[in-house]
Amino acid sequence: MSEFNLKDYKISDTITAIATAPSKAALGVVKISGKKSLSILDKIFVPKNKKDIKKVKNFTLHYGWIINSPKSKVQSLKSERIVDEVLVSIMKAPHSYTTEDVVEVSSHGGVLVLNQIVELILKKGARLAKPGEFSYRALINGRIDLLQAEAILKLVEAKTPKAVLLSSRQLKGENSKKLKDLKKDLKNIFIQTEAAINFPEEDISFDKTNLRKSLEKALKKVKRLQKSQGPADVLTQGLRCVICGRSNAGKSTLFNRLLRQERVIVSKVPGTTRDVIEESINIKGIPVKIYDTAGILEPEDFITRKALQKTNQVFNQADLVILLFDGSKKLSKDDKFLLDKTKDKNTILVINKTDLPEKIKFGQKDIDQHKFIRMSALKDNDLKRFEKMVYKAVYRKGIDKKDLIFLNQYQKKELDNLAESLSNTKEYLKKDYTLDFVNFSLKDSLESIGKITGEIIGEEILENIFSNFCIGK
Ligand SMILES: Nc1nc2c(ncn2[C@@H]2O[C@H](COP(=O)(O)OP(=O)(O)OP(=O)(O)O)[C@@H](O)[C@H]2O)c(=O)[nH]1
Ligand SMILES: [Mg+2]
Repeated sequence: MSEFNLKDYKISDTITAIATAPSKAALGVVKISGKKSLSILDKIFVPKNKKDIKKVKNFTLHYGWIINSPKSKVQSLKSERIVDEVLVSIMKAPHSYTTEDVVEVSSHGGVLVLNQIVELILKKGARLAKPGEFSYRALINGRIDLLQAEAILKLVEAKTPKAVLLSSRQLKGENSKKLKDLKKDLKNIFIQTEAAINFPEEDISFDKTNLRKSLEKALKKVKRLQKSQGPADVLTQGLRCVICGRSNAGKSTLFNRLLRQERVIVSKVPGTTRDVIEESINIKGIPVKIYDTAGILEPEDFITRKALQKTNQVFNQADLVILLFDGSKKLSKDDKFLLDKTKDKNTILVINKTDLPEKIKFGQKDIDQHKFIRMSALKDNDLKRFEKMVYKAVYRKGIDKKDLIFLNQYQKKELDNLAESLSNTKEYLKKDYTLDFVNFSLKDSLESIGKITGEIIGEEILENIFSNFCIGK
């Protein structure tokens, strides 16, 4: 994250940046956006067909060379003047991502080559783009709204195909439309209240039942969006899933199996794992952060005490707990303690070591309360059944819903404000308050929607979103 300062994002400047990852690669792209894009390109680019690059048609591709000496002096294309052989794409205003003149130079992907091209562009009058500045311009120039800007972030960060699908839907504008429709409905009601307040002599009749119904509908929609925040976070940040259980239950064995590699040490000595180990996996399209923990519940030294502390920490933040039991042993004191500790958590109980004779017995209460699965982490050939159960445990939280919406923390806060002002309006109508109250709270609702979509933009929101972008986006 970098410091955001609105003053650094001057919209009249022509900006440039490397858009691709700065590493050795087959190709790299340098972008330029702004009024001077084409004239700058003209000074450093020699097209093979000798056309005037400033006058070419929109959306055309040009083959040629980036050169590092003043073009007027170039008689023939001498190799020492050539920086790279490139393809240049031209996107003229307003038909570009930023709605300004945009040039993209595709060169070979060496870090030095790309830096040299950027240096040349800077020398000819552009400045280096700030993080997210291309997207910032797209937003300011009305090409995208704040929901779409957030979707770009989520798309770039997506860890699973599902997150890609949902963020590209939001980028397409599906969620923007939902909020626009909502705004339209509320605005209708708002206008009616305005008319009734401003022209009392007209005696504008007001169908309160209908109004209440519309509000009810709007509130329902908002609540659905609020509910989708949990699953949306899971999809973007990953489900935090912690494996707990007494020593030797087979936690590390299961952890390794889920990762499909020998990541941690497994042994028959109790207390093998003495730390919390985190890895990322993908279960049926859900990114899962999985934690192996220490099974020691009564620490004896600094290390085990620290391990228990860390286990408690990840346990408290977990979205899902996998509580593992050694099925070949009787229920122990530690098992009972952990059962009690997980009673308010989203938990899957795993009776492990089913390849051995089963000795464990649970009370009816535990059986009623939790989901069980019997398995052998060591011997089972496929873990599909287990993974399905993990998926289902999250599925209940609505992860499979098609109308998830990705918001940043400020938009989330505004969504909560929106829900609150809508229920206030409902309440005012129900209690027959004067129309001024209804009118005021509707105004609040409309303002919240404007802040979510970016129609009303505060510096705080801009800071929150654009400091998370990378340079060149
Ligand atoms: N027979 C059998 N043995 C298993 C199974 N799962 C794990 N084990 C064995 O149980 C022992 C303990 O396994 P670990 O995975 O190290 O157990 P843990 O829960 O991580 O133990 P700590 O790290 O000490 O808390 C090892 O010898 C494993 O091979 C199973 O399904 N069947
Ligand atoms: Mg272990």
